[in-house]
Amino acid sequence: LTLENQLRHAIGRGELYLNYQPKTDLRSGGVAGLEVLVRWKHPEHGSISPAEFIPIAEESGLVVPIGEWILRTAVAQRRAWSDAGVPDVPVAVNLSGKQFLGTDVVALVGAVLRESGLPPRLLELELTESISMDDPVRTADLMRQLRELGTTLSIDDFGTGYSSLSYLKRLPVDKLKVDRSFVLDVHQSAESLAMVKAIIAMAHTLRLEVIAEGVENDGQLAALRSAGCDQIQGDYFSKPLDADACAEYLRKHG
Ligand code: G
Ligand code: G
Ligand code: MN
Ligand code: NA
Repeated sequence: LTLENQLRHAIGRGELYLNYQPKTDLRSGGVAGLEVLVRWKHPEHGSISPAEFIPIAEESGLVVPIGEWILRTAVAQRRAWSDAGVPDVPVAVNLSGKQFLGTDVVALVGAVLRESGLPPRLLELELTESISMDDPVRTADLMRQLRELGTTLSIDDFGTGYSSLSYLKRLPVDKLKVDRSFVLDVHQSAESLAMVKAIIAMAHTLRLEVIAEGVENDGQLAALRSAGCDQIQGDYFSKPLDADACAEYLRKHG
């Protein structure tokens, strides 16, 4: 059986689940939000990384039902947390290229928000820079519609593509996520630090917030803080957590 066929059944068999990674606001020190990260617990092979199965899901089109399940599950979880008094920080869901450009993502997000009753400001959507470059005109139009629903939009893996300042200016986006490759050696490489500083200066000029991902140590944190980064995500503050551990984290730090 191919991995694709096994993935086809993974939702129905309850093998997929979600983790949530906290994002920390550097000014207040509190939790600014959560990124939703899908996980697959395969009955024989154990944990399979989304880095392995999301590309297979994209290729086969399975990313459409899987992406819909992730969105519904994350929104339902956030709604349940709100009902239970867990601090109201937004959840950020990654959208895949096929889901964004190949399906009616605006209708889906609108329906999921309405059905759940979740305040739209508690849903953030992350779109990679490369997806946004594939079809810039449609991307801008879809982002505008998603924002009209009340959601917040981030450009993920920023710095790996070739977005220009004028292109970014035209995108209805709220936040940039600096790619992990710059964060990795930001405390040791003058070039990476300069790159991060340039991204932050540009983003702030456009009134966008900047988050750095993959932060693991004090040196990276200090460099990013001095560069004026707004938010931090990474194992330094917390690894991705299951729903129960995440609720506990939010009660403590939210
Ligand atoms: O969480 P982790 O580092 O293992 O994720 C590996 C890759 O899989 C990352 O590129 C991440 O963006 C992607 N990924 C994780 N969760 C999701 C998800 O829910 N949807 C999509 N489309 N990609 C995800
Ligand atoms: O590609 P995207 O940015 O959506 O995915 C973020 C990925 O980064 C997730 O797979 C998550 O598990 C991973 N991640 C988050 N924090 C850290 C970290 O501190 N170190 C490393 N190596 N990976 C991280
Ligand atoms: Mn992401
Ligand atoms: Na990223």
